[in-house]
Amino acid sequence: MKNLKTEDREIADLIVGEEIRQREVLEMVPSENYTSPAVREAVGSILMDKYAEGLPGKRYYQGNRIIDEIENLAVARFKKLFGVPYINVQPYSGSPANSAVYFALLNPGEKIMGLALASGGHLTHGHPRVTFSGKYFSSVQYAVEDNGWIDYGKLEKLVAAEKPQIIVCGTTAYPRFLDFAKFSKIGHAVGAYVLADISHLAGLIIAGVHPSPVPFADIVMTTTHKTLRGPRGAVIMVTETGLRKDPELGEKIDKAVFPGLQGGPHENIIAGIAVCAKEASNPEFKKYGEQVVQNAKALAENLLSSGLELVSGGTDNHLMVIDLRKKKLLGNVAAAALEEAGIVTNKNAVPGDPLPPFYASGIRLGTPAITSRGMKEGEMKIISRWVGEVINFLVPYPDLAVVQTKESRSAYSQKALDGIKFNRRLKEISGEVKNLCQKFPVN
Ligand code: DSN
Repeated sequence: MKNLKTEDREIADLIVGEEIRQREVLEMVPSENYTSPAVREAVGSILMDKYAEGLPGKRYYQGNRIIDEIENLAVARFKKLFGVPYINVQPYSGSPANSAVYFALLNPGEKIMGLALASGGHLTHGHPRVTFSGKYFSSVQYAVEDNGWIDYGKLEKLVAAEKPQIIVCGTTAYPRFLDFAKFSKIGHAVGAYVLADISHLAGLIIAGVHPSPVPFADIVMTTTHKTLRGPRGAVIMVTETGLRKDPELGEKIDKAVFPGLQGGPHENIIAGIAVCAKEASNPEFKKYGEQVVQNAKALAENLLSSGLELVSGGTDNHLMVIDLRKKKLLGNVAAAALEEAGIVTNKNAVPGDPLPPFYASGIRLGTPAITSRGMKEGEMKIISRWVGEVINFLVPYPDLAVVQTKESRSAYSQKALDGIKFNRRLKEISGEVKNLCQKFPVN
């Protein structure tokens, strides 16, 4: 960064600081990963200087001959990777991509059905009141059962009663396989469009360790920066099923992305997405995906053996959610204590959570990033011991009533957070974490 160091020392130093942080901790937020230097070079390139509103061959600015080649490569590589006939690679990220799908297919007030946030859904899947998807459309949400699993029989009844125009099968914190065939059968029975949001699962699907929605859903959306290991962005794919339902579905999506919701696409990101698609088509990527799941299963088993409870009892994919309710712990405090120990996760709601999302009763953690560093089952055993030790070290709240009202929850949480700052044992663990991380360099 020699130019940045000269031009803006403050930002250069902060970037170096963040690079060191990323190297020295266990990044276990399941939606995060490490991009390759090749992806970063494409994203940081001069492509960011070009405006290219429109699509390849039909732009609103001159000078896009090379940009068109780049975007066409991204399109061709993704079509091949997922086996889809139609794709738009321009969405800035997952939320704009989902918004574009709704904008393409629904009028304001029409009905979306998605998995509730506390059940592992996403804000853009129709979360009521505060989100675009819940305010401008009518939203009915489905939920997981108390045991953390989706009950497809109940879902079928709800869909039959509510008749949504779109059903979203997609998750951010659901540790079990999604049955896309069932989702599609249920949705198509009432004439709904089926949108599979595979943002978390895309890399696992490419690696063949999670079933693909492509034979079943009408539209498949994925972000590109999670298990796929690309830059922050998203793509919207239309399947053969979708095109049979509506041959103009692809063009409707294109128009919703631009000019409907976005201006100029970020062609530097699109180049990074093309590089990521090339990397994901290498045989090593299959091994990576397999190891992500093997690591998650090993981690889950070890956490269960250390007496922790997991939502749904384990995992089929790359993530798991520790349920802290019986331990009487706040998710925000547990996440902060884990960070003090060098283990970066996020607080997360559990099904039926009595606490609001800012506090939450769960910890979500996953293996995509640590697997990219080369860690395997042996390391999962060590990590689970640290996680168990940190969580068991925390002092439980005396009674749920104490954390259920706003003022006493905030006071209790602050006291608990003060208690973990500069704790000697947590610092010691963070040193042990650093030693482990040094053996698995980030590329
Ligand atoms: N924010 C992402 C996640 O962490 O799962 C979803 O978009």
